[in-house]
Amino acid sequence: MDADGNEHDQVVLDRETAVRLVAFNTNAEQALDKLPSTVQNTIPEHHELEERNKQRIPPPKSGNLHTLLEEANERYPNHCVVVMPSGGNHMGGGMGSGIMMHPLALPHNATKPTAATMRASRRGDYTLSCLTYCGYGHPYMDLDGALVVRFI
Ligand SMILES: [Cu+2]
Repeated sequence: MDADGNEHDQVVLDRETAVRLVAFNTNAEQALDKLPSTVQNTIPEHHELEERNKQRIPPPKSGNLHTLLEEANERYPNHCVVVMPSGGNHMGGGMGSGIMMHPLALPHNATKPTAATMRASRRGDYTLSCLTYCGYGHPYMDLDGALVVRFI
């Protein structure tokens, strides 16, 4: 989502552009309150988020997706976002492998959004991914190729 609240599947940047990434846990009410109103107004409602989860996450072999996600949310309410080259290994990536910024912790009780500025120094496709195990939906918490850095 950009600062005007428009949602994008992919953002293409020119190399060496500085980007400010602002991240938040959708359960961190106080953090949400501090976002610009353009962004606040376009954050999907709870039922819309559930609908998205249903589209992204394959149906569980046993149990009900809704219940599994609710339980996951209670047990593992925190997330952490990282930007890494697409195709990279979630766990083995490490800091030396082209991660564009240090991971941003997204606790459920954060009082403000978390922000970092990164500079796109290498061209390529990047994935936004959750680094903190957050239960059932965790393996699906990534946006492959959400950032593309092009060389001009
Ligand atoms: Cu996660």
